[in-house]
Amino acid sequence: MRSKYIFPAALVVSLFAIQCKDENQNMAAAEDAIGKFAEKNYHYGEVLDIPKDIKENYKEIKLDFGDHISSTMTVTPKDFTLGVNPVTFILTGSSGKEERIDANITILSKTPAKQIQYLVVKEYPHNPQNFVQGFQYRDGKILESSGQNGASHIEYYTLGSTNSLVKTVQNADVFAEGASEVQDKVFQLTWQNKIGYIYEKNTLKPQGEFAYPNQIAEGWGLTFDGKNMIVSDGTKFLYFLDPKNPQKITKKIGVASDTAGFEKLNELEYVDGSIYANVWRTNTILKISSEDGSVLGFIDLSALGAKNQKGDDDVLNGIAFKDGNLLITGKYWPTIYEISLK
Ligand SMILES: [Ca+2]
Repeated sequence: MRSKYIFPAALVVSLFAIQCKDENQNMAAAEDAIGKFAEKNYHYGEVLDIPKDIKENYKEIKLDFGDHISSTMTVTPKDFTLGVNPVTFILTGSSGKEERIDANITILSKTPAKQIQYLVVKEYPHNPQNFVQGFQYRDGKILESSGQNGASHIEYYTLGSTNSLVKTVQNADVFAEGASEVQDKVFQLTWQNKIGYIYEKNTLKPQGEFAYPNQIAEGWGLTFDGKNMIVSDGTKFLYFLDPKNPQKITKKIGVASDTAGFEKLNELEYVDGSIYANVWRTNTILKISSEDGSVLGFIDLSALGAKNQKGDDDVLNGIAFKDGNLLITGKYWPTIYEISLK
């Protein structure tokens, strides 16, 4: 009697082994195919070019974006942001078994990014002790936030001088980052302290603190568009926050040109619908559409970087808008450059 049951059991086991072998082969082929497929760049409106083998071997294909799952293979702003998008393909085989394969899908802008030429029209002194993290100009004065533990502070000084008009120093455990005037206040970020500071405009008297959303892991750059604060955190994203409720992200854009995605966006300046952002440890300033994150233009400031940069830390960082021109400086740079854009 016993042998009667051995054969069907062995058959089931061997059928299962064959199925597993097939599925493992499919999985290896799918990983390979998705790896090759993910090297391509896409634009909004295009359909993801899912490899034929995958379409044939799996009965269902879905994309897990981390915060939602989609079965649409058309690239839309609902699912994708500009730049690199980490996604997980969920492939369901004929047996119902799910395979998950990670991939990075890059979405580029359709707008050609133009090189913007510039001319240095004036130079001003900059305090070479300042590790500039926030930089803004209004009515002849600079608002500057300076970083590093034990040296972080925020100050106003007259453009042309390096003497502080008013200055507020942070505790030694604070690493200050971007800052901006926001209506009748000044907001300042910190790098990894997960807290921001609020000051009275002009006097820089401390008025309070604010927490920013968990999604913003580090504070980098800050600017204000007249309604929202715009924050960079070292990723490809720019986050829009309501100053009345800075814990809520009202909008988020990824940044890409027609040829590449960008990350490590640092000091920011909002001007007339565009956000100027320098890319950390480069001499490039991007002009970004605040609408959708597409890079409209770029300024190559290598000539200024070469004059001022000696090591890894003293990089270009600091963009302020002054009467149609830009003021540019860097960490520990002795000079502020006023440039006109052509
Ligand atoms: Ca700025």
